[in-house]
Amino acid sequence: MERVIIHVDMDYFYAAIEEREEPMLKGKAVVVCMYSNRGESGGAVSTSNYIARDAGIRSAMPCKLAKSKKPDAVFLPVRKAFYEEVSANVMEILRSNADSEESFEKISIDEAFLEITESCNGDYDIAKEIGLRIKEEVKSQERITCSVGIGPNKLIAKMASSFRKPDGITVIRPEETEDFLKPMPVKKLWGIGKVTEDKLIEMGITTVKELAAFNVMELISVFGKNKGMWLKQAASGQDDSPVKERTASDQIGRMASLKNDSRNENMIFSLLDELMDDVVSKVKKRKVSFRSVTVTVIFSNFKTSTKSRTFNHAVSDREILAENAVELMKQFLDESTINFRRVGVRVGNLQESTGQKSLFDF
Ligand code: TTP
Ligand code: CA
Repeated sequence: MERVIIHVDMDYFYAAIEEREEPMLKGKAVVVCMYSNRGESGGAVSTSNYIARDAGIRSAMPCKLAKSKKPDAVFLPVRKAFYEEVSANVMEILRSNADSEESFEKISIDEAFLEITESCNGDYDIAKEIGLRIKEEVKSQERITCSVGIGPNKLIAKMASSFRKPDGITVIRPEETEDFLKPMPVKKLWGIGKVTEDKLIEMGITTVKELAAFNVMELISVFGKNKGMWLKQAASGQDDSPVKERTASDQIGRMASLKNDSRNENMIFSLLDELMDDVVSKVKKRKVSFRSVTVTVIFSNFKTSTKSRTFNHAVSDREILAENAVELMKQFLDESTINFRRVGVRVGNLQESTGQKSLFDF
């Protein structure tokens, strides 16, 4: 079956969070600034909302210049740790919509890929419903908007998400990829930077269509084998790269649906048990220990909620995982009245299991 990939990109992320936190900012230009240690006179723009962008303000621009462009804009200092927390919540929502924990790839603080091939059974109408559901979940739970792109690979999904922004959704079916890509200028192709763009323009290539038609041997002679072949493939809308958890080194988890939406404790705890077996066998295989346990519940109304525990010491025992995961799950059951749809468990803050490793060292 052909793959179906979703890319999600949060809209004007840092500024959107600031807007959400302070209703008085509504309707105003908001600029989030990374001040240098020289104080408010230095510093560059991290991001700004769309009202500020209309006045010509851009990321990386000196804050001073931004101020001259829009004197009545509200300038706020970056609160990175806080944005990281919001990001973690968003990522949890996104992860829960992927085929499995492994079919999820966070690529920055506000962007991720999800493979949904199985969930939509290869059907793009269902894929779009999943995309709309993700937007709705992010909006209702985190009160910020995102843009979604859906396509047969990461390249197309990524480019589709920036096609309609903010708060957009763009679905590109396999048979539509050519028409979607061809009119674009080469710099829009994900992965092409300024240097490559300049070289291509020098060679008389300005659109993706021209790049796709260009002789691959000539591309290789200019850019080398890997890059030359990549350019040719990308321009034709081909990309085989898998959706893969990049922070796999720091988390191991599993999530699954209950047979039907339910609050039946036997059903919930026996599924949790199976998931923990998988997690523990992966922990053993990778010879790691963990310092945190997280339990996730997705309710029948699609709300996602997580509970975590962090220990002082890294452990690798199933008993400790089970004890904590079961307790966190019981808290969920105590606090809620809604049926559970999906449950997940994961361990984090992974460390190499020195105990096990030393055995091999001798
Ligand atoms: P982006 O996704 O590039 O931008 P954005 O989310 O602000 O806006 P858009 O609606 O166009 O997606 O970056 C995500 C966050 O990363 C952004 O909110 C702030 C931060 N960032 C910087 O700190 N410096 C930068 O130069 C850029 C580009 C982003
Ligand atoms: Ca963004």
